[in-house]
Amino acid sequence: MERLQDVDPLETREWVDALDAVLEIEGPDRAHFILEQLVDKARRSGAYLPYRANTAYINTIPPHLEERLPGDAAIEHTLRSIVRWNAVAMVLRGGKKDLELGGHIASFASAATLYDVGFNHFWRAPTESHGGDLVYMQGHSSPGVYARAFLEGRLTEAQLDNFRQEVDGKGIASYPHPWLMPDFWQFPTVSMGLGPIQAIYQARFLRYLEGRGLAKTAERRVWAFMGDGEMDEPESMGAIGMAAREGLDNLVFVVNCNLQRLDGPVRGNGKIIQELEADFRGAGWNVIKVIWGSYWDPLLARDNDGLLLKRMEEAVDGEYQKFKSRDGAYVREHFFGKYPELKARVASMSDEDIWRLNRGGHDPHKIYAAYAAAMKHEGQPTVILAKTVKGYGMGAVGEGKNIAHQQKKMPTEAVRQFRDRFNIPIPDDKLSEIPYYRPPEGSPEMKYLRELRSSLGGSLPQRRRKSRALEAPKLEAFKPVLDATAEGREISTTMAFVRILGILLKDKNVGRNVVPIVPDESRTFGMEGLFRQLGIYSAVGQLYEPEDSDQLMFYKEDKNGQILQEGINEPGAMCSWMAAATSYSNNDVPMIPFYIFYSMFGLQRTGDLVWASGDIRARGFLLGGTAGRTTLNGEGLQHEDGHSQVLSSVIPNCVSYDPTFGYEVAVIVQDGLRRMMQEQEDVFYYITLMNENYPHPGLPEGAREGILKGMYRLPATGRAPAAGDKSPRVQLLGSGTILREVIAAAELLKSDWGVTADVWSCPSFTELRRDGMAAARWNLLHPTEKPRLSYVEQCLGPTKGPVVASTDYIRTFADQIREFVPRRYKVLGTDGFGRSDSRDNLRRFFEVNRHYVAVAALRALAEEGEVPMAKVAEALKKYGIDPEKPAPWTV
Ligand SMILES: Cc1ncc(C[n+]2csc(CCOP(=O)(O)OP(=O)(O)O)c2C)c(N)n1
Ligand SMILES: [Mg+2]
Repeated sequence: MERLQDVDPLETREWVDALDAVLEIEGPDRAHFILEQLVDKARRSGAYLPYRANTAYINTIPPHLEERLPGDAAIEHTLRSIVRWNAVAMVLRGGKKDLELGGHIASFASAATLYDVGFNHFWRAPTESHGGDLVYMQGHSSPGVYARAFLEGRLTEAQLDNFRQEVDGKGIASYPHPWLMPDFWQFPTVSMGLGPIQAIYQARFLRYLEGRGLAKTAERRVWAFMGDGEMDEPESMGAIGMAAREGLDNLVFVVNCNLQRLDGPVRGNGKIIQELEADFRGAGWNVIKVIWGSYWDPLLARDNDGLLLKRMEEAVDGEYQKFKSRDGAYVREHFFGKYPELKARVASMSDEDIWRLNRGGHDPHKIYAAYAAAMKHEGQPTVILAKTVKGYGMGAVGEGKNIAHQQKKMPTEAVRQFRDRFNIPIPDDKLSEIPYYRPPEGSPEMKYLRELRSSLGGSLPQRRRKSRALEAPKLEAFKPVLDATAEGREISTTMAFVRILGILLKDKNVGRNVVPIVPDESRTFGMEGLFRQLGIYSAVGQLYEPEDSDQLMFYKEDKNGQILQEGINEPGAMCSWMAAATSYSNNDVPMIPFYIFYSMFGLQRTGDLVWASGDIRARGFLLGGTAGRTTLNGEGLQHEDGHSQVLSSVIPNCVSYDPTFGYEVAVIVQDGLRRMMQEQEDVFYYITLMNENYPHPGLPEGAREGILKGMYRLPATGRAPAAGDKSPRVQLLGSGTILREVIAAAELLKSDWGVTADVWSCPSFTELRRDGMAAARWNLLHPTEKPRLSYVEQCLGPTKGPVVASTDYIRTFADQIREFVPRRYKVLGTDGFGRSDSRDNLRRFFEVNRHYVAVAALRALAEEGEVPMAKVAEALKKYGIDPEKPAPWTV
């Protein structure tokens, strides 16, 4: 528009008047139609009309179309002021303890009204007739949420006083953490960006449940609160296109545009609201801007020449921030004062009046109108861009100041001003204590508060810990995978898993609850057979005849499809998994998600979401497919995963396995179902699956317990040393595909060197370590009692000879159990960058193959004096190993 000048104002006037008439007589839809016709006509004639994603820098909803806030605005103001006070009090009181606890004041101060209007009028708690709305609250606004819970009598003063002192179980959590407050918080949001993307997939998952007839979710809404600075995280906006494509009108984003992040302005030189408007409009969202509060309405109504709007549009956020960090006189001089005519318009207003010109995000009426419009909007998700002031009410110590975010101390004088500004009945002589305030029970305020919440179904947030249990199938149900593969048949653990999934999907108790999730890799894992069988979920079904419709396994999209096909989008798929994995809590409908991905693009790519999955108490299965640094051989450095098992091991409630045989996978999945779905334990599973084909033995008798605990001796090799047996002996450990190299090494040791080896399959070094830690800790704390033995010691204690482990993961993985191995322990692993080659070459390169295992075993025996060192040199030579080969992690 900047390059366009009004060369004929009279003609312009005529067109505008004509439009006014259409608007008045025939309404906005007709006006919209005519404008689109005109634009289309101009474009077809060849005129260049660049797309403009922005609307004017004013509220989207004009005052005359605002839905009016019901209820008593004055009481709501009082209640909101009290919430503000208590939120500040809990942080300041915590700050006095000198425990270096931290806490935030400025963020909630800017967001208080945005939350308040939602709590008072919109967000429904779960009841018999309504499943409840799901609200993702901004993490560091938690003091405000606690302050409201305190007012409602859900938290005590003592709990507020223990904010951020969680260790002794009396305090309340710094941020929303379901792990730490499982009856209260539903969604971990404080790692910025994870809230918005989770909310999008949550809204879509509600649709999925409805589409499949598993729950009634049509009335439920997902609300997500986020900071304007947070919008720079790729996760915040990365999935907004999906929300629009799916027409998620059950989703509302509220972006608190206080123009500041932690260090300073979000867009000092621009306008974050306009930038976000363009992004969201372009993506197909309904955008509602709430920029100016009601005090601006008369000024805007009189802005016939557009000068005020011009000034509003040209000022950048850095200026807007500064205006609110100063005072009315400053705003008069520097905002209005830029144009004498504009300054004249506010001449009759006092500096206080000018200061009172409020921002939309602090005006409950404007916010109510925006929320009401969002609730009614159909066919699109809505984003509300609300302009606020960071540190609102903090005055000189923080309001609009760059240091606001981390301001957690206020001198008594600032506290006094805050009290006066919000009219809190705390006497002067009590001010230094910063006492909490709750109006007496039975007061009009308390009655009002309780009535509002009870009409919305009860308090929020609240979290359901358990839902109905699902009965896990018995292990025998998986017989086809428990038995040895037929003579001459070779399969991979991925194929074994797909068979297990097929069995589960047919199970009458749990089949319908299974949610297979894939990020465009079904064919990689041989799962394309499921497309036809289950259908791929699509809100609109299938509007086209698929190219392969004449095939048995055609690409079938369906309104009640069971598969979630997320495209090349691991974070989105992870969020779908989280939504399904917490459906027991959010929807009272337990679901069993199986999300199968390229293992390298799982824990490494989306690790923060996986961490949040632990926090959120997710229950489900993550399958890292084509795993193993040397097993996924032809792909190379960015694909070949040798550390996801280490990454998963750091999540306390993630149970990880690296199985070798189909029966191990079956035992693990069956027990996972039992623990998560039947016993409702808050754990989730990470299982690596490989694409190497080989024959599989059947489930050895008595092996089940050892598989689950993490190690068991392979029966063909397992013999206790006979009395008087003096021959050298070693214990060989392995997992995943490399266990087969270990088995081969045992044969080499026997045939080439006369050494006997017991071979142990170790499906979980991580579970072994946890068991060992528990034993060691118990022993530390019970010095005078009989020491407990770790499971590793129980297994290896009665055996003979040094211990050698080899896996397809970095050494850290098998090294986890070193403390519990009762004898000499040597570990091989795939430290270094992967590369493309044959499996044999890669296993030689990374020094984890049968030859290296044999050499390491001989070396260990030599160190024990069981064989001469010369034997090791001989073995190196025999197996063609170049001792001067560079270390694999250096090249
Ligand atoms: C992924 C991540 N990075 C950094 C932080 C640290 N952090 C917490 S709040 C914050 C600033 C938030 O600014 P904004 O999103 O604008 O929210 P406001 O407090 O202004 O409402 C930062 C950097 C975090 N919590 N998560
Ligand atoms: Mg901000």
